[in-house]
Amino acid sequence: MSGQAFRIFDVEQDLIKANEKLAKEVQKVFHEKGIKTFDIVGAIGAGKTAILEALVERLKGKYRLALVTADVTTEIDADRIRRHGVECIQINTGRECALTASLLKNVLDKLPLNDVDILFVENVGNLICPADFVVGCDKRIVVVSITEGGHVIIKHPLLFKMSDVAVINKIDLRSIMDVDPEKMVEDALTINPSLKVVLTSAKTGEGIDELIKALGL
Ligand SMILES: Nc1nc2c(ncn2[C@@H]2O[C@H](COP(=O)(O)OP(=O)(O)O)[C@@H](O)[C@H]2O)c(=O)[nH]1
Ligand SMILES: [Mg+2]
Repeated sequence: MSGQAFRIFDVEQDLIKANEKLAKEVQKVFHEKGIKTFDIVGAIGAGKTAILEALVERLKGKYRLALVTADVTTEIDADRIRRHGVECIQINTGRECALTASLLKNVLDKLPLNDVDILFVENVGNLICPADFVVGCDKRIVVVSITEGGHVIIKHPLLFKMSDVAVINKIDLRSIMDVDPEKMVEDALTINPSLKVVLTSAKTGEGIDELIKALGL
């Protein structure tokens, strides 16, 4: 490796470490308030917001919920969540392809932390950038859909190693996709044997109750 490549690697490692330190501070705030927290990662269009909408509908009668949604530039996801009568803060990251603990820390004072049991944080749609950047949540949920192709999991091992629950979404489209969802489950468990893997359709509601169980809720 050239000297310059070394320096870029060192800077990246420093950023990851600094972010981890801040993530611990953010997590401490959540723990002090007794809030369970989940970070949802996955590509744009995998169905992260649709899964969250399905979860919110089922959970809002039982828990006090709050959400943070992130994307580069719009408020679309937050508006979708707010339609379910649940508090949602939108973060726009501009040029950044992942949330950081610092960005989440910046909106903590906008959340009703004393009146929340569960916080879901939808990360920016990306399967690579968020892998190294934890944000201070207890558990990470990775969402992929069968429309991303059967190799989407084995092509992104780091994100699956860094997650607690994997959701394989859009199984209602199983018959028109040349993809075997069971093989995707196998791939996920080969990468990370302690993952909980759930097949879902946010459209039909299939698998959503199983996902709630996998989240321990
Ligand atoms: N057929 C089908 N479409 C879905 C499902 N989940 C999400 N979608 C659609 O996929 C698109 C992207 O979903 P969205 O929730 O915005 O994905 P995100 O970018 O990961 O948050 C939308 O048009 C959804 O209606 C599903 O389980 N089945
Ligand atoms: Mg979304």
